[in-house]
Amino acid sequence: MRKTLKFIASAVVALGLCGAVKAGDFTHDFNTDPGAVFGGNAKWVSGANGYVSLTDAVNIQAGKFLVPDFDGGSPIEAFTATMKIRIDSSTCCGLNNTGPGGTIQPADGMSFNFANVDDPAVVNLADGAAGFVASAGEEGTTTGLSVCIDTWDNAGGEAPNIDIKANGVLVATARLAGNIFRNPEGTLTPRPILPLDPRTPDLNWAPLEISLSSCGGVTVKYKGVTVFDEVPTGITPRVGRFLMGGRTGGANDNHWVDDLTISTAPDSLAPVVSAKVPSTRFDVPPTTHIGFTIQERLNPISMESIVLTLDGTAVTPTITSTGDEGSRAIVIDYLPPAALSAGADHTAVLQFADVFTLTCEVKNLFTTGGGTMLFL
Ligand SMILES: [Ca+2]
Ligand SMILES: [Ca+2]
Ligand SMILES: [Ca+2]
Repeated sequence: MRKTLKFIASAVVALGLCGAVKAGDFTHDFNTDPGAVFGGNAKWVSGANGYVSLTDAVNIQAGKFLVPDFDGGSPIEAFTATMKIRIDSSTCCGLNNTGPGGTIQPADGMSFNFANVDDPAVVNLADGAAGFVASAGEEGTTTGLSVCIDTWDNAGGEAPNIDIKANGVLVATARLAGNIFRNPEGTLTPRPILPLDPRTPDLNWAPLEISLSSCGGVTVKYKGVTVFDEVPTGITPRVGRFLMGGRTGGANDNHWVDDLTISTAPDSLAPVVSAKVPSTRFDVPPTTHIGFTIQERLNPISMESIVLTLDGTAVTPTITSTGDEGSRAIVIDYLPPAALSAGADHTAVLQFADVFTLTCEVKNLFTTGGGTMLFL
């Protein structure tokens, strides 16, 4: 009886989740003082077309932009952020983005983070280039959810790419052919194959959208192209702060931000979902297992509601659960009976619902390759 009452009380919260309940909103065009806190080389550039510079196109820079706290210390489960970013004007190597031969060297990238309030990058805002780990930069924060834009290949084709990290751990990566950060809008095509295209100037601001759903799915759209679509990360709701970071090294770029909006939703005790195989737009073995884990946090999942599809076809996974109803870990696992087509994009979609009003759909996007995974 006690448990039933608990579930009903939670259902009221869950109802709010599906409606318009918001924890907070931040919106700014940076044409006026945003009242934000900056660290390292980051700064507000005032004027009618004001913006935030995380770094300018100068070597050995690290900057952080801490968005003012607009959530009043509430745990946040979901958010939607939109902005314009500008990554361009490398002065590295003497060619200023216009020379022949693809020898332009822009670096290193930037990140958007929802980090713990005590994350080193939040607490230690003042560190500059010398403390770039705590500066977030292109690798993100060590806590919370990070979307990392990396423009410099440190080794082995590590970049250019866009990664999602949960608590500093890589959970999804889109490895990109060509320098998408130099291509016109609409031409972003995630592909696993290098080499880089010759880099051409792109002085335009480009739209970036990042969202975390109450079902735990992260969606990233850059230049109007969906790079990640409802990818589960296992991230848990938390009291946090939004922080953006940028970094340059022995090569450089402008890393600028404008027209930032963020809307947040409070914790509704929705389940936490993770994917067994990371969403890897690169080189997943064709014999991979496909799996998801749903961790209940109060409201029970309807086991009958669980549906797994692979490339649009319903499949029959093995479903096991441990723990008491309301706090179960539900593991969904599927091994395709035959190797998947190699060198192709695949999408596994998991649909489920709780016993009240919450319905969810998360996805694992991956590209099969030669049998070597970047990570597990
Ligand atoms: Ca502006
Ligand atoms: Ca990287
Ligand atoms: Ca890199």
